[in-house]
Amino acid sequence: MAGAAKQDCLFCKIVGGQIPATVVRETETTVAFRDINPQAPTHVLVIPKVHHPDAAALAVAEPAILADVVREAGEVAAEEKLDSYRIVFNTGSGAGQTVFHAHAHVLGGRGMQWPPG
Ligand code: DGP
Repeated sequence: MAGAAKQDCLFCKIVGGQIPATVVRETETTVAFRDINPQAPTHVLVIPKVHHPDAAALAVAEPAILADVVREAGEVAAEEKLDSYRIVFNTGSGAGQTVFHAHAHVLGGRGMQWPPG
């Protein structure tokens, strides 16, 4: 079922243009914009325009749009000329999720450690 915009959701407000963001790509179903607190030389968030609380919920409700998000993450990496990059879906506050609207972090432009912290 399609996720309706949630009134108190920060990322729904970015989708709606009520909060400004540095948008790098937009499609019919997604928006990609620079993270306000970058953790790497490239740190872009790719979000679905529909509201779902996390990537797994989006996968259950609208799997084609999760595929759009991942494809757009790859397009961002290509535009930023990243040969290696990381896509992160923090899920749950214990994993560092602070905004409960599904989003992919696209991180690149520096070396990455494994396991992540
Ligand atoms: P997470 O912690 O996984 O929920 O990621 C949320 C990210 O959103 C975090 O890296 C910071 C970013 N962020 C929070 N508020 C804003 C905002 O108003 N604008 C932008 N561009 N990014 C934001």
